Amino acid sequence: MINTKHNRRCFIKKAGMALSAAGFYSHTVFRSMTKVHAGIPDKPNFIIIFTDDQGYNDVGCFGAKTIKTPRLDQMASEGLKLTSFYSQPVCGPARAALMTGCYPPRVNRGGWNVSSEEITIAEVLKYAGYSTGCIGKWDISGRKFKPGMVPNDQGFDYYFGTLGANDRGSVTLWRNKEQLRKTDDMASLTGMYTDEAIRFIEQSKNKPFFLYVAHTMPHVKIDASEKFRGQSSGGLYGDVIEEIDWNVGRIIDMLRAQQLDKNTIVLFTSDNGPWLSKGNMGGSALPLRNGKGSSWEGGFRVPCIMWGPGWIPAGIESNELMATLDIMPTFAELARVKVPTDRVIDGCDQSDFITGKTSKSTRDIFYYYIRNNLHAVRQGKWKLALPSRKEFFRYAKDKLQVITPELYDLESNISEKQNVAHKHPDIVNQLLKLAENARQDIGDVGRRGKNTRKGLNNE
Ligand SMILES: [Ca+2]
Repeated sequence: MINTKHNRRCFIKKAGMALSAAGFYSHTVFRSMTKVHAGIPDKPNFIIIFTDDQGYNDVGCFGAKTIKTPRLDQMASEGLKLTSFYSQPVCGPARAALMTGCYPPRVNRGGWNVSSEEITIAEVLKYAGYSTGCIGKWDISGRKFKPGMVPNDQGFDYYFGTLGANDRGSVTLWRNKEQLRKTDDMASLTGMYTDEAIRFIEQSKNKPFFLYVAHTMPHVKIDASEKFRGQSSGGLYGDVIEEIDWNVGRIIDMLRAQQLDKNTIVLFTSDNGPWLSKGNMGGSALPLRNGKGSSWEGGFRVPCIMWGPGWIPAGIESNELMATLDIMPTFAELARVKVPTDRVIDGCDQSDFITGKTSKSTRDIFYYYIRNNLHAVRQGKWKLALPSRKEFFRYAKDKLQVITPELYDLESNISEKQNVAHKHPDIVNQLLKLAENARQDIGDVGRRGKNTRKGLNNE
């Protein structure tokens, strides 16, 4: 029998969303302003550090052998390390999920565009009184300037970075809505973004702030600055990760120096798995199967560390499920503000879980969509790989068709090598039912989900 308790809890919260669009802000309910710790304001600052194509194995405390990440490892030992944290398989959809709290095909077929009609995490936190800053790779305005869809129109007070990717080895930098310059100096980006992040914190420290730092690295074309080049045992890719690690440390040091450490939550994760077809320019998801673009674990499951000495308990490692989808409702709860109530949000509030009030996550189910094609479903420790796969991302190395449903026990077989469907027909059936629920709700190839956003041609 599969335990659905936690998902029901999440669902009940979703079912309670019944207010009109116009009523979202006017009906916002603030919880009582109880202080969590004496002397600490009741709303934490939030920093999300989102790397690009960093694999599950590419952090020391997640198993990297040739790459040293002392600062991230220290954050994990002082905070929460999540080993079943799910993002999305590629850049744009990962950011769409983070910004909206929704599975990408619910809000947009491609995932590289988020409509101005969506209410982003930045808009939610801005309403709660936060200063909001976005530094780095945006990638959800069609990789160009689209009014209504750029960071400053999606809830961010301040933006510095690149609207698109760096595949061709160059990026165009923007500050707010002003185009600054083009650069092909990929080695400069990690330090430059961190300089900007530190400046934003310095300027915003007197009121709650939300800072989203989306690194362009280690997305190919990769490069590291002179100080880091040739320093790691993991080649240029290792140098790039070690430079990220060092710059994460600069942010932590700055928070400590400014006495903001007790009142700030820093969440570090990656947008998707490693770009395996780039060989030694890409990372590793081992022991997970496959990487970027794939619906096997290596595509979706990413390293995640949460640090915040005033809010997050130290030294916890958990295999409970959580997803980027959950960040918006979780941060909203901690900021004492509600998420939009006029639309379906897929994220679960994980505030009690990340702050150590419970060891159980509120998420028990995760759906693996490749574009609008449902590839797999996970519930608890079980993952069912579904047949009739039609959509694949070109990044994925393994585009194998699944002929009959394949069942994997991710606790005993994290690498998805042993299909045990024949031993557990009841679990296969249960997961097939969940897959059908997802198809009705969010859709699949040739099928419109009943709760996708209006106006979407999502078939
Ligand atoms: Ca990516």
